Amino acid sequence: MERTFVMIKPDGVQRGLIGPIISRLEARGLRLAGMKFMMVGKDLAERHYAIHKGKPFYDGLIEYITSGPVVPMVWEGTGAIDLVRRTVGATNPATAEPGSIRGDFAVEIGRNLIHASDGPETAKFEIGLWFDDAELVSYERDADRWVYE
Ligand code: D4T
Repeated sequence: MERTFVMIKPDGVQRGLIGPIISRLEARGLRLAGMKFMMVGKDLAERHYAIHKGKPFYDGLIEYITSGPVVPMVWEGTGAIDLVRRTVGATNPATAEPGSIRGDFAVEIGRNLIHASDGPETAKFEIGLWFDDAELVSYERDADRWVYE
């Protein structure tokens, strides 16, 4: 089982898409390991997006992510990092495949609804940044044997 960090961004919350987005991940067979509902402070936003500091879209990105509540989550499953990235779709919703979350619900890159870790190192860093170990839950679901061999 691999864990990945996922966050519904302020536009997802404001547009009433928390439920539909979580439903996609649940229906895929992934298992929720942690979830919060919170405002993001500037400090946390800057640490999360440190890799983009200095890029033209950076200031707008920080403003956007701190503009309203978000839903940070940890999801787990076999190959969860790639699986979630594919379920979420391309960074720019304009080119995201229909059937993906961004391809079905979003239009522009600066309002792309959801974040998902893009690799094992990023996932480890981001899970540690947003969650304490004690906030993550390990458990079994009866349905897991119908999802995983
Ligand atoms: P996040 O990190 O939000 O899940 O998006 P991605 O992982 O899919 O994409 P990213 O790190 O390359 O970009 C982070 C964030 O910045 C916004 N962005 C990006 C933007 O507004 N303009 C741009 O030109 C780029 C490249 C969208 C996502």
